[in-house]
Amino acid sequence: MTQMRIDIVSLFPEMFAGPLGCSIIGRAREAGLVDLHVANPRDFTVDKHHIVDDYPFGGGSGMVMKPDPFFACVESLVDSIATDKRRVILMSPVAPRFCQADAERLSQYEHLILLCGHYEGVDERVREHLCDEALSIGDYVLTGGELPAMIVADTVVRLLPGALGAEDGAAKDSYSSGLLEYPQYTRPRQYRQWEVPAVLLSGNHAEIDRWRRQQSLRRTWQLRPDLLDAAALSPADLKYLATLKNRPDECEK
Ligand code: 9D3
Repeated sequence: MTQMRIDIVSLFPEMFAGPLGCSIIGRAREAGLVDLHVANPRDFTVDKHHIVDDYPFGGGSGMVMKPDPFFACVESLVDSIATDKRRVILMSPVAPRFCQADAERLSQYEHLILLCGHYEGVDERVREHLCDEALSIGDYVLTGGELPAMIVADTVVRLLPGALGAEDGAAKDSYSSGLLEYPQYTRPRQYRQWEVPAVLLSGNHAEIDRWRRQQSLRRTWQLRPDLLDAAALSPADLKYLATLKNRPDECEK
């Protein structure tokens, strides 16, 4: 069994206990698939007041995280040997947006180190000389890199072999096919006045597969048309999309 190690570097270690201790991640940790730790750069300060931030050179509002606590913390986590099996990543709003392909790429490393900034930012020498890359999770302003680090850890851990109950669970994810998922229903067949689509009760698996594929195409076209450009589409898919574009309301809902 190949075990991944993940170290998160954060001034607020207590933020991680809930999200990374429950559910699939909690089980993966218990099963020994991932060895996850949170380190506090404040523990690596050597001054009396354990100062981790300072005023920005050049002036301006807000505080900047000092480089030394980050360097000392990360250096405590690694033997000095450089390796292509480890990745040090800065969570930063000034970075490419994290996506499922990044999660798949990162799941191949043996050791991830995720650095969380807080305050207005981190001394640029951390990004330049301590990190291999930086990642944002999207175009909105958070208070720090902690939630982004949890998101990266969550997406990576569930991809590790054995982390999900079903063998092929991860491979069937909507973002792997490039389309959004079709709608799911469970019992009861009628809830209040709302019926489950009849095709799902028909027992005709070819019809069910066709309906689900068309629902995926319809929802992707309506909600995330940007995904269609990169999706692998069959001639039948393209034909269905063409009917949607011409007469969106007349197609099977
Ligand atoms: C004044 C300019 N701000 C940048 C938009 C400064 C700033 C605000 C908030 C710097 C850092 C932060 C804290 N955010 C993160 O550390 C962060 C983040 C985010 O805010 N959005 C999306 N992804 C990420 S990854 C890390």
